[in-house]
Amino acid sequence: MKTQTLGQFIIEKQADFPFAKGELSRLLRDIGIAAKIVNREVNKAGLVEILGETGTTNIQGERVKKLDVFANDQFIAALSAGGEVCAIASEENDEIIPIDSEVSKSARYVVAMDPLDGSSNIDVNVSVGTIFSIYRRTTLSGPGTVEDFMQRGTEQVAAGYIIYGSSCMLVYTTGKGVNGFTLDPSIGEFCLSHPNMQTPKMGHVYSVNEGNYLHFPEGVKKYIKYCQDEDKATNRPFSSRYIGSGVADIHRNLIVGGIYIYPTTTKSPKGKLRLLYECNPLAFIIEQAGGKATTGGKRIMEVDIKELHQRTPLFCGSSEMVDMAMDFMTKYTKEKV
Ligand code: P6P
Repeated sequence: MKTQTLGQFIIEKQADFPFAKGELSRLLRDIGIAAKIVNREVNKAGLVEILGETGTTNIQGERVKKLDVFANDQFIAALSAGGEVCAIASEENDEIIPIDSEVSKSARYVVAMDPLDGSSNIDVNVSVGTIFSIYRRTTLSGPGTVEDFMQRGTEQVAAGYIIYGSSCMLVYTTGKGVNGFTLDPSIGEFCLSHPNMQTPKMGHVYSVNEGNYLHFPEGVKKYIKYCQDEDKATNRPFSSRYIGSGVADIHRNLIVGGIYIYPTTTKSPKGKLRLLYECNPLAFIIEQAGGKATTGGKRIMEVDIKELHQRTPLFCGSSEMVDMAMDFMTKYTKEKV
């Protein structure tokens, strides 16, 4: 296959967005630039003194690792300089970051991101990722406001993730399918490696932190037992694969098929994952790849967002597996999700 860089691909697809006049293309380019810089640091994290912790905690109450801060800074800098964004929301920042610069005066987009998802895995050399979601601003002018982020996932104009693993991949959608690009370090470019990604309707992998089993809704407990039962006709038992880095688990399941579940637990009664910058962008990608993403009750992208760091349960992946898990939730779980 002829090498096609992310930049070439974006320009080629720009015709899909006559209204965008290149802004969206430039925005995706800016994200690609920051991703390359973060990847370079993630790759040498073991060597350079940026492991360990800053001694601070973020709004999630999670201890912030230096690479979190570095990644957050890189994406904010690249997006601010690019001039297409009037505000950024980040897992690492309690409040939104309004962009009020000369270059961003006519900016029409806002970006929500988790700059380094799964960062607790950094010190043990396990894949981590960045997740991003792009909306058109709803306010008229000036720096963006939190209002610009109070939009359902169905309003996203683009979404994607970068996975810093055995190779660095950028996967994104603009609503016309999902395409994956692998970083070629020899030329410093993301090159199209996974055109038009489609997730299998059925898979044999389930990803859930079974350490929380006792605190799961009854429907999840029953579904896990279903996955573990012996049944040749349906290739059960399925395999349990849980990395603790959602981007890595969901990326694997996207490619080979599977279901990822982070349900409500007694510790996280609304679920753990964040709607704005984790679940909505992942849901957009998964649906564009032919999969499904729900709260266990309703479509993720139709959940109304009321606050920036709102949590939600997440069931996502192969459509037939999500449907099956929903059936168990309907049959056995009383609480509304
Ligand atoms: P637990 C990472 O913090 C994350 O948001 C997801 O990437 C990951 O799947 C999940 O939380 C891990 O959470 O509670 O199983 O350690």
